[in-house]
Amino acid sequence: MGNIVVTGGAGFIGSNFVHHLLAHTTHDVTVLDALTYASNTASLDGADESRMHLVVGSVADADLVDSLVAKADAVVHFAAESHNDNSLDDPSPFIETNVTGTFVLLEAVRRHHTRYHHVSTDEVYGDLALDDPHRFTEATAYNPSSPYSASKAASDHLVRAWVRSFGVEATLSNCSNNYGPRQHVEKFIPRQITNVIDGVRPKLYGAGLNVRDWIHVDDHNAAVLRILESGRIGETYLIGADGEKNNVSVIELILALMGQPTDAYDHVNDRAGHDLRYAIDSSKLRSELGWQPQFTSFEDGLADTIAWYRDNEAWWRPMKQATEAKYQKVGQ
Ligand code: NAD
Ligand code: TDX
Repeated sequence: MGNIVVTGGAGFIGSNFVHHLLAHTTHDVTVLDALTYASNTASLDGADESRMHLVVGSVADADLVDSLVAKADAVVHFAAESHNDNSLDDPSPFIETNVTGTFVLLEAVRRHHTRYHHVSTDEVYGDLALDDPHRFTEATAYNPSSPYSASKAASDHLVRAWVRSFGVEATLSNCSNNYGPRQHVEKFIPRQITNVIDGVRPKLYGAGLNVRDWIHVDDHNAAVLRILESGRIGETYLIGADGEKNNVSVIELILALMGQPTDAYDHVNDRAGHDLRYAIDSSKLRSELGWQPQFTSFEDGLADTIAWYRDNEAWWRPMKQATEAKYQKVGQ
C-alpha cells in the first residue's frame, strides 16, 4: 500500500495502531493529530522515525487534509473527541471533529480516489436491556444516546452516503470498549488503576450494573488492519471479543489484582443518559475475514494493563490532576 495516513495517531487506539502497523507491515505512516488534551506524543516513542512522521493539525483543516491525502495510499481515521462525559459538558468540539472532520476527510479521499477506513463505536446502536438475548449486529438500527455517540453515528452515515453516492472506497468498523496501554486517565479502567496507585478509592457511577463489552486494544487494531487489507468495500464490520462485564465486577477485579479489599470503592453521581449495556456479535468479521481475538483472558489483559500504568507513571502523571479536578466539579 505504501503511505498510510493515520488520523488521531497520538491518541490511545491510534498510537497503538501506529506501533502495530510498523511492526506487522512495511507501510510508511503519516500521523495527523491535533494534539488535543487527549493526545500524548510520548505514545509514539519508539516508533521507527524513518517510517513514521507526525503532522500536527486538525482533520477539519481542508487544505492540510487535502495535501496529505494527495500523497497517501490509504487513510485510517481514528481522530475524534472520544469521551462521553466531555460531550455532556460541551458538545461543540464533538460536532467539529467527529462530524465536520469526517466530512473533510471524505471529500479529500473522494477527490484523490484514496482507500479509506472509518473507525467507529458500538455506541451508535444505543443500549440493550441487561436480559436482552440479542447483541448488536451490522443490521441493528442506529439509536445513539449521547452527543458523542450521536456525532459518531452522524459520521458513519456520511461515510455510507459517500460510498453510495460517490463510489468512495471505504470500509467501516464499530468496536466495543477498548482497554490496554496508553489510554487517557479520564476513561474508566485507567482512572481506577491510577486512583489506586495514588491511594484514592475507585469511583463507580451509580449502582455500577452497566455492562461494557471489553476488548484489548491490540485485538481491535489487528481487526482494523485485517479490514483495511481484506474487507469488502462499502461494508461495516462489528469488532468485539465476547467480553461483557459489569462495572462493579471490573472495579472489584482491579482492586483484587492491585492487592486491595474488593469493596474499597465509592459510588458517585451517575452519568446523564448512561447507556445500560453494550454487546457485540462479531460473527461477520470472524467468518468473512478469519479474525479472532488473541487476548482471551480479560484478567490477564487487565493485569498487563495495570503493570503498564505502574511502569509508566511519567506518561500519565501530567494529566491526572486536571482530570480528577474536572470530575470533582460534577461529583464524580
Ligand atoms: P482518544 O481520545 O484517546 O484519541 C483521540 C486522538 O484524536 C487524540 O490524539 C486527539 O489529539 C486526536 N484529535 C482530536 N481531535 C482532532 C482533530 N480535530 N484533528 C486531528 N486529531 C484530533 O480516542 P481513542 O479512545 O483512541 O478513540 C479513537 C477512535 O476509536 C475514535 O474514533 C473513537 O470513537 C473510536 N472508538 C473508541 C473506543 C474506545 O473504547 N476508546 C471504542 C470504539 C471506537
Ligand atoms: O470513573 C468512572 N466510573 C464509572 O463507573 C468512569 C470514567 C466511567 N464509569 C463507567 C461509565 C461506563 O459505564 O464505566 C463505563 C465505561 O466508561 P468510559 O470509560 O467513559 O467508556 P464509555 O462511555 O463506555 O465509552 C467508551 O467506549 C466506547 C469510549 O470512551 C468511547 O470512545 C467508545 O466509543
